[in-house]
Amino acid sequence: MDTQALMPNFGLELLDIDLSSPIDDACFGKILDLYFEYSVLLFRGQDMSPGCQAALAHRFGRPKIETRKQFNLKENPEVSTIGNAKDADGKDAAFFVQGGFGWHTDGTSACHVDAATFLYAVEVPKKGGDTLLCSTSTAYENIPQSLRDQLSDLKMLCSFHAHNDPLLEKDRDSHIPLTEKERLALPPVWHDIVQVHPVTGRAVLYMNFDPIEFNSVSLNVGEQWLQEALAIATEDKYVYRHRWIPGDLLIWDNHAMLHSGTPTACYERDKRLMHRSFVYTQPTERTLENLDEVNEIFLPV
Ligand SMILES: O=C(O)CCC(=O)C(=O)O
Ligand SMILES: [Fe+2]
Repeated sequence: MDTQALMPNFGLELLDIDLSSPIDDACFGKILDLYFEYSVLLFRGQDMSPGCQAALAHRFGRPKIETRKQFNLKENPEVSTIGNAKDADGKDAAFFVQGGFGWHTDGTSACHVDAATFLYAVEVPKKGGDTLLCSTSTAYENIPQSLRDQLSDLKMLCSFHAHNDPLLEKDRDSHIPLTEKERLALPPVWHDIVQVHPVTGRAVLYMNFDPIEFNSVSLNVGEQWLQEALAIATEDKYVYRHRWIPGDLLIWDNHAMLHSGTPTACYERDKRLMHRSFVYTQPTERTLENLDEVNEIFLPV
């Protein structure tokens, strides 16, 4: 298998794989090993139908059905759309966060932390729309011992609604508000900040930047510690910037990476459409017992 490093200590491009043709178990096993070892895999030049992406997601683990259900594809609800694409009526055909996201970990409001994000580029703007990634184990290694000690017993309480409600408030047309039943399916979840990755055994910082509470310190103090760690984690030399080409598929390990979208204003008149999937991998730090039940609630109607 020909490969090429993306960064000195994470990220690998797999050069000779066509994901639309059958991949035998031995080859898939190798891909999975590389995924855990490198935390981010890049496959360029892929011709991935949503069905093919969904099938690959099921091979990696148990897909989660996204919570903004209007953007989940009807035939393949394991795939949802991201970007500024519009439908024939001029309505949003994809979940579009204007301004881009800040640094975050996908899925912190689900209690299962070991999750892969798949992002496949269908259409990309001529300029901008890059995605940034950095390593949470590199971050752990590089923060000072004093900060490591402060974070060692720290837990954060993450709430999907604390993150999602302000997004909706800012842009009421961006997605449909959740029903009461949908809201209740997404309770807040406690996470340790310092964790051991169950496959690689590496110490990682599991971080998100809009927690609602910390176990042992005030919100202000906890947030300040996380920001100190983030500043080190995201120093330019540690950040991989992915410049998308249609047909690129990136798969990253949310237990081992932080990521961020980039500002969207520069491609206002240009189209960006990405197909995203979110998959719980095994072995896991923590299982999500009622995943099937929760998935059912978010199936597109
Ligand atoms: O659109 C991007 O570049 C990243 C979006 C994102 O955070 C995600 O897909 O989870
Ligand atoms: Fe994300």
